[in-house]
Amino acid sequence: MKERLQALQQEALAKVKEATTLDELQSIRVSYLGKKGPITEVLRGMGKLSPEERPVIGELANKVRETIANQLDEKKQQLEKLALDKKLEAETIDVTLPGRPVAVGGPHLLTHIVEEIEDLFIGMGFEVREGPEVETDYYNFEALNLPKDHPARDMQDSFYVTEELLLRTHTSPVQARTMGEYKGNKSVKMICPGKVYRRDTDDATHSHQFTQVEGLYVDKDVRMSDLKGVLNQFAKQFFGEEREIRLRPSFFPFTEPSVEMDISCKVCHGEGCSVCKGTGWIEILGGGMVHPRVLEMAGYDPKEYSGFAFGMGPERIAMLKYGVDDIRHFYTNDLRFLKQYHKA
Ligand code: 2NL
Repeated sequence: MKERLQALQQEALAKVKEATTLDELQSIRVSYLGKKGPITEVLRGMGKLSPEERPVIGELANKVRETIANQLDEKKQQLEKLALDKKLEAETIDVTLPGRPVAVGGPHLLTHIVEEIEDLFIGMGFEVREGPEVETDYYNFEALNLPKDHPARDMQDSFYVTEELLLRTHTSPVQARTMGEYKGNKSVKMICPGKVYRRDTDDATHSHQFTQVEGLYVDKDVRMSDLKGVLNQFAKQFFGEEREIRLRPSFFPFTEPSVEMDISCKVCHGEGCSVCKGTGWIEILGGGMVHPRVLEMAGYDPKEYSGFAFGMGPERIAMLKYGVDDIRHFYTNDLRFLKQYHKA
C-alpha cells in the first residue's frame, strides 16, 4: 500500500509538471484527489489494515494528498501568471505612436471683423452694448422716428412675430433703449454689434439675416465734426493710414442731417478703376446727427443735448477688406472659405 501511494504521488506530480492549461490541472485534481480518486480509495480501504499499519498509511496518504494539492496550487498560480503576462503583452499600448490629429476650429471671419471694430471704438472710449433680437415695434421703429405709416415698416420688409413684435431690422433699438435707461441725464457713448433681419431675397449682396454695428454719441455740444473725426480715425486704423474719407449728404429717418461715408479706393487711390466702379471712392457706412425727435422720445432735451450716430455692415466691410465677392460665403460654412481667415 505504501508503494502504491508513493507511485500515485510520483505519477500525479509528473502529470502536474507536464500540464500546460488550467483545464488540465483541474482534471488532474479531480482524478487524483476527487471522491472517486485512488487516494480516497486507499483511505477507504484502511479498515482492512492492521492497527499498527493504520496510522502509518493514514499519515502517508494525507501527506501524498497534501503534496499533490500543493503542487497543483503552485502550478495553477504559475499558469495563471503566464496567462496574465500573455494578456498584458497583447494589450501593450505603444505610447510613442504619433497621436491622431484633432481638427481645431477658430473664430469665424465675421466674429473676427466685429471684434476688430469693437476694439477700435473701445479705444476711443465707446462701450459695447447688446440687446434683444426680437424687438417691440416701439423700439425698432417708433422711437427711431419711423411712424406707423412709414414705408420702411411695411410687413413685406420685416419678419413679424406678432402685431407688436418683430425680428429687429437694425441694432438702433439697443441705442434707443440705452438712451431711455439714462433718462436724459447722462452722456451716451456706445456701439452695439449684433444680428439683424430683413425680408429680402438672398443673392450675392443681400441676406435676410446679416450683422450690423451701430454707434451713438450723445452729450452736450456733439457736432458733425466729431462724427467726422471719429469715423476718420476708425477708417484709417481699420483700412490703413493711407486711406482718405469723404462724407456725402444722404437721408435716414433717424438722423438730420444724414451722411454717407466713402473711403478712397485702395486699388486706384482715387483715379477710378473697376473695384470702385470708376469713382475712386467706396461707400462703407451711413450716419448723421441724431434727429431731435429721437432724442426727445428718449427723454433728452434736444436744446441741451445733441448726438451723432452711424451704422455699418461688417459683411460689407469684410468683403471690401478681403475681396469676398458673395455675402452668402459668410453663412454657408464652406470650410475652404472659412479656413483662409483662421488666425493662430
Ligand atoms: C447704415 C446706416 C445708420 C443710424 C444708423 C441711429 C441710431 C440712433 C439714432 C440715430 Cl439710436 N441713428 N443709427 C443712423 C444713421 C445711419 O445706419 O447704412 N447701416 C448699415
